[in-house]
Amino acid sequence: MKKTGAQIICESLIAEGVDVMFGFPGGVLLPFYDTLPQYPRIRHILVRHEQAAAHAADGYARATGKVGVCMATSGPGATNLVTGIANAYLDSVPMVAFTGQVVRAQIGKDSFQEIDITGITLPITKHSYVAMDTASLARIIKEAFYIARTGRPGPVLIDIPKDVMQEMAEFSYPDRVSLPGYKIPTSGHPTQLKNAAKLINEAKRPLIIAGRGVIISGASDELKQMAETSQIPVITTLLGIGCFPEHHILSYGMPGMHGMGYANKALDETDLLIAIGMRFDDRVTGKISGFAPRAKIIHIDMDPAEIGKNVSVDVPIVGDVKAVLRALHKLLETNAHVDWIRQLDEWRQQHPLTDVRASSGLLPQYIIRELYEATGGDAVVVTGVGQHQMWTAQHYIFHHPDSFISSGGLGTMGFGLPAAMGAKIGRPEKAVWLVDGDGSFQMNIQELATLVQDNIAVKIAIMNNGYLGMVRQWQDLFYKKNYVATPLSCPDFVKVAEAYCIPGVTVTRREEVQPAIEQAAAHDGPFLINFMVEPEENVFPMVPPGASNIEFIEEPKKEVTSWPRRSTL
Ligand SMILES: Cc1ncc(C[n+]2csc(CCOP(=O)(O)OP(=O)(O)O)c2C)c(N)n1
Repeated sequence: MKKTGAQIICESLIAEGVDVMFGFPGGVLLPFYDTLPQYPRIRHILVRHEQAAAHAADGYARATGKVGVCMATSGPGATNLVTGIANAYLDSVPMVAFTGQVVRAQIGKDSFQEIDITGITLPITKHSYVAMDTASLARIIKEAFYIARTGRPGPVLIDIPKDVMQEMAEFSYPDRVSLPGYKIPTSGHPTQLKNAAKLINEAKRPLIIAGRGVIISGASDELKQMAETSQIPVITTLLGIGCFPEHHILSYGMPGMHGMGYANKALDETDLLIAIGMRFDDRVTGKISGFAPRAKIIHIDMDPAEIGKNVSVDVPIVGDVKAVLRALHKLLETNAHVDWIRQLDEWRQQHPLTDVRASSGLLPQYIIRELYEATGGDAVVVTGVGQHQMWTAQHYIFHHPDSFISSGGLGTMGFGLPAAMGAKIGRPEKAVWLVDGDGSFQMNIQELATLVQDNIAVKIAIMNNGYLGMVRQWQDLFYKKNYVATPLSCPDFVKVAEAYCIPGVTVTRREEVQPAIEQAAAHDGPFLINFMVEPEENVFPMVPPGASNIEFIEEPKKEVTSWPRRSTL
C-alpha cells in the first residue's frame, strides 16, 4: 500500500515496538508532526531543549534495555542533539536519532537551517543515514534499529529531507536486514576459553572487574555463578554498578579515581584480572604502568576494537558476555581462595569508605545513605556529573542491574534531569530518584516543565553546595584553593520548582533529611528537595590525576565509620 514518508516513519516505529519518543518540532518536521496523531500508539514527549530529547532517550534505553528514540528539526535542532548522541556513543547506549533536513533541491546551498548533521556526528554514531528517497525509508529504519541494538549498542542517526516525508511510496516493512559487512560476535573462541579457564583455575589471587557490558548482555546471573563457583572477588566500574549485587559477600565496590581503597589495593595485588564487558577507561586504570602490575589479564568484550586498546591482554575473548560466561563456567573448577578473600576483608577494615563524620553541617554522604534506607535500594537512581555522582556511586548500595544511571564516558553535566525523565517513562512502576548537583541541574533545568506537562513523577534531590563542586575540589587539592570560576550562585530551587507547579522543600539539618525523602516519595508526582550541603566537602578516596591507583588519598579526618555497609548473602 502507498503511504507518505511521514506515515512510513510512524509505521516503521510501530513495527519496531516503539511506544515513546522524545522530540522537538520545526518547519521541516511538520509533515511528520502533522501525521503523528494518526498513530496514537506512539507517545510523543515534547522536551524543552533537543539535548534533553537525546538524554531522555538515553535514560529510557538504559532503564529498559530497549532502543531510545529522539527527534529534532534541522540545523540548530539537530546540533542540539549532538551532546546527547555523543553521551550515548561513549556509554554504548542503543538510540535512533531522527533529524529533519531541508528539501532535497536545497541541500548543498547553505539553505535556511541547513546543516550537515551526518558529517557532524560521524565520529559519535555507530552508523548514520541520509534518507534520500521515500522508497528506502522503511529499509533504513529497519537497519538503524538493528544496528543500534545489536553487537556493542550505540546511536544511529537518520537524516530525512522534508520532501521525503511528503512524498508517497509503496510501504512494506522488511522482516530482515541484509548487512553483509556487519558481523556480530557471539560465543568466544574455544581455545581462548580453554586458556582463560586454565588461568582462572590456577590463579591464587583472581579478581573480576565487571563493566556495563554485563548489564547490556543481561549476564548478571552468569557473573554471579562464575564468581561463586570459583570464589572470585568482584569489583565493578562506574557503569557496571549494579551488575553484581553490592551486598554480596564477594562484592568489593568500585576501583579507580574515586573508587574504594580496598578495590584499588585488590587491583594492585591480584595475579589474574578477569575484565568483563569493560574498556579500561583512564578513570579506572589511573597511570597505566601502575595498573594491576602483578596480573595476567583476561579481557572478555563484544567489541574487538576494545581489546588491547588501553592495556595489553594475555587472553582476549571476543563475544557476547552472557554466551562467553556460560561457556566458560563449564570449564571452571570449584575453588576457595580463602586467604585472598581474607586479605581483601582486612583491607576493607583498614581502608573503610569514610563515613558520616560528626558534623554540624549536612553531609551529602549522609543524605545518600538515608536515600538508600528509605528506598530499600529498590529505586532507579540517576545522577548528574560531579561530586554528587561519586558520592551516590560510593554510598548508595545497588542490588540490581539498571538501577544506577549515570553519564560515564562523556561525564555530561545536564544529563541527570532528562535521563531521569526517560527512565521514569520507561519504568513507571519504579521510584526514580535524580541525585543532582546545583551546577548540573541548572544545565537542563527547563525540563521541569516537561515533567509537569506529562506528569512524570521524578523525585529530585539536589546536593546544593554553591560550587561546581568537583572542579572546586581539584582547585582545593591541586591549585592551592584558588577557587576561580567555581563559586556558583543558585536560584531558590524550591521557588523555581513552584513556578513550574512542582512542590519542594529546602533541607538544612540532618533531622529533616528522612522526613523530606518520605514526603517526596509519598507525593503523587514530581517533587524537589533542595539539600543545602557542606560547601567544601570533598570526595575521598581520590587517586590524583596521572597517579597510579595505589596512590589513593584518603579522607584526612576519618572519625565515624559505623554505618552498616553490607550484610552477608
Ligand atoms: C557539560 C560539562 N561541562 C563541564 C564539565 C566539567 N565538570 C565536571 S564536574 C563539574 C562540576 C559539577 O558541579 P555540580 O553539578 O554542582 O556537582 P558537584 O560536583 O558540586 O556535586 C564540572 C564543571 C562537565 N563534566 N560537563
